[in-house]
Amino acid sequence: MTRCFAMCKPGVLNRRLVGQVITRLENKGLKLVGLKLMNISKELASKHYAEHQGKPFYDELVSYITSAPVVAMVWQMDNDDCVTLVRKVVGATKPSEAAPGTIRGDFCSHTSHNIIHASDSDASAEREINLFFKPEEIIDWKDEAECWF
Ligand code: FUP
Repeated sequence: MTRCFAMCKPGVLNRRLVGQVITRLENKGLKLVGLKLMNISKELASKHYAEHQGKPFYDELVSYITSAPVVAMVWQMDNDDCVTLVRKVVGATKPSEAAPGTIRGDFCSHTSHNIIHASDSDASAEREINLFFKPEEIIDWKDEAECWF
């Protein structure tokens, strides 16, 4: 079993796109096991984006991610590489490079506002899931449909 942390960034609620983002990940056969609407504190933002501290875009990144509520998600695959699948659906970091048909390719224009975050490795996924979710907030469930995907 592998998991990936993903997050609809600020603006997605305002744009009424939460359902479309979740639908695209569900359509791929990914299994939603954690879901939470929340505000991110500056402290949590700095932990989440620790690897980017000192980079030119860091301050804007933290200011943006704390500017309005986000939708935090945990996706799971029981027999596949969840991080790779989620990132395929999400698309490249820069919307100008993200392929049409991906979430970033279809719904945003600016790298700093690239609509969704997704973990980039299994290690990042574990770290990020632990930052945003308590163990009891993740609900695994028996997937009766996986074989059909
Ligand atoms: P990703 O894993 O695809 O989210 O990409 P990164 O971890 O490299 O970047 C994290 C966030 O920093 C991006 F979602 C947007 C922001 N960013 C910029 O604003 N400018 C850049 O040049 C690179 C990243």
